[in-house]
Amino acid sequence: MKSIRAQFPILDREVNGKPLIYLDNAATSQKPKKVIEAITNYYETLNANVHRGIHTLSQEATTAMEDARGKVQNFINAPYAHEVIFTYGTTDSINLITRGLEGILTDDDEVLISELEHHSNIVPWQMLCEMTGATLRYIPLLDSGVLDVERLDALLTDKTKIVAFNHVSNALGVINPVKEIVDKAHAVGAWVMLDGAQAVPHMQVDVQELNVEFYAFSGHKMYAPTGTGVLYGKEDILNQLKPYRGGGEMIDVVTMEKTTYAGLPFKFEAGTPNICGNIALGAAVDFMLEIGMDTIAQHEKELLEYTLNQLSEIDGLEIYAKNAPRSGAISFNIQKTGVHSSDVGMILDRMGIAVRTGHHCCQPIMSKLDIPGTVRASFAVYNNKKDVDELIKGVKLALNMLG
Ligand code: 7TS
Repeated sequence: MKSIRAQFPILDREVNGKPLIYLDNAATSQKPKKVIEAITNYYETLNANVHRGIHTLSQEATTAMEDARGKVQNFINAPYAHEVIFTYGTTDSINLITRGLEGILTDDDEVLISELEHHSNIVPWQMLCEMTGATLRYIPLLDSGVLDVERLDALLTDKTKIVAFNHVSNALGVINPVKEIVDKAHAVGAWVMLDGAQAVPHMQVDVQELNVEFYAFSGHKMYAPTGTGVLYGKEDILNQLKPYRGGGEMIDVVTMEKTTYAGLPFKFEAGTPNICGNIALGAAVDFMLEIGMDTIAQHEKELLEYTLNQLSEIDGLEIYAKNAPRSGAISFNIQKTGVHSSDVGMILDRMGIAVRTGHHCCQPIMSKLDIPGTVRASFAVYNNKKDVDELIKGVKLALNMLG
């Protein structure tokens, strides 16, 4: 993995006089040279608005952005490029769906999400239900950190219109039993939306195999710039949703009285998109495919196992969802009462180690586990065992100081 690390300039810097150990990848990943160069190249040679110019530069920018859409289509195995909508991140993708459903859901309908969600997969559904009168239900979270799928048969009825949950939990790193939930949801005629923010950076995602109606993710967690994201949707379902942002480029004909909308994907891409970001997202896809998703998954699996084994040997730590299927992240706490995750985070930061602490935008999970927050170490392809060894040293130091 040495040559991979060399592609990330930021990994050469020091933090608090120590080499940076970056273990906050679930918040955002660092960017490889390939992505940084795509950004520079865009502004040095290609910058123009897309889909609206007859001039050469505009056409070249349009081609580059649409090429990137094709790369994403191929990356997630979407049947059509127009099913790949460029958004500004997972939050934006989910809001696109919930706002689009405003005219479809009624007060007789139900929405099913889970207790293991990021706020961005809770709040928009609460807003939709408030707006439409639909009822919001939750798949419960067990103390073991996994969803109580045995409750599904009781929760899913012919009133359930959509089931939305994450592929991988950002707070606990748990991989959810997608197939089981999708099959049961489809059996009652419900649509399924998967929040793939924490899955896409770590594993091969095939939306046809998953057979979900929607798949949402962020570019910045998969080596692309912030302000990029994707919503994949099945064509016939996307066609039923109303666009939630109106403006230029999403129209067919505008008269003073009314507007007819453009077809997919442009109907949902009002205004000037993040052209540079979307092109750089294509470069991030290239970066990941050059390494290979299987290689990325295998490397991270070994690192997670190594970390879990090392942490398990330390007395006085609570590791959450310890035995669950896992990807990307490990959450833990020093067990002693009164020690907050942020105390540990500050000690680690003095050692140049970046982790996230707190509730990870998942307050319902924390309230279920009856804790204010956790320390979370989250991984990317450039992390190595040396990073883990430093983390373990830091955790032991924190235990000595606080435990
Ligand atoms: N869904 C999941 C599962 C996430 O992990 C995040 C961000 C989002 C949605 C929202 O993504 P955004 O790109 O629109 O902000 N998660 C985190 C995290 O765990 N730490 O910082 C951001």
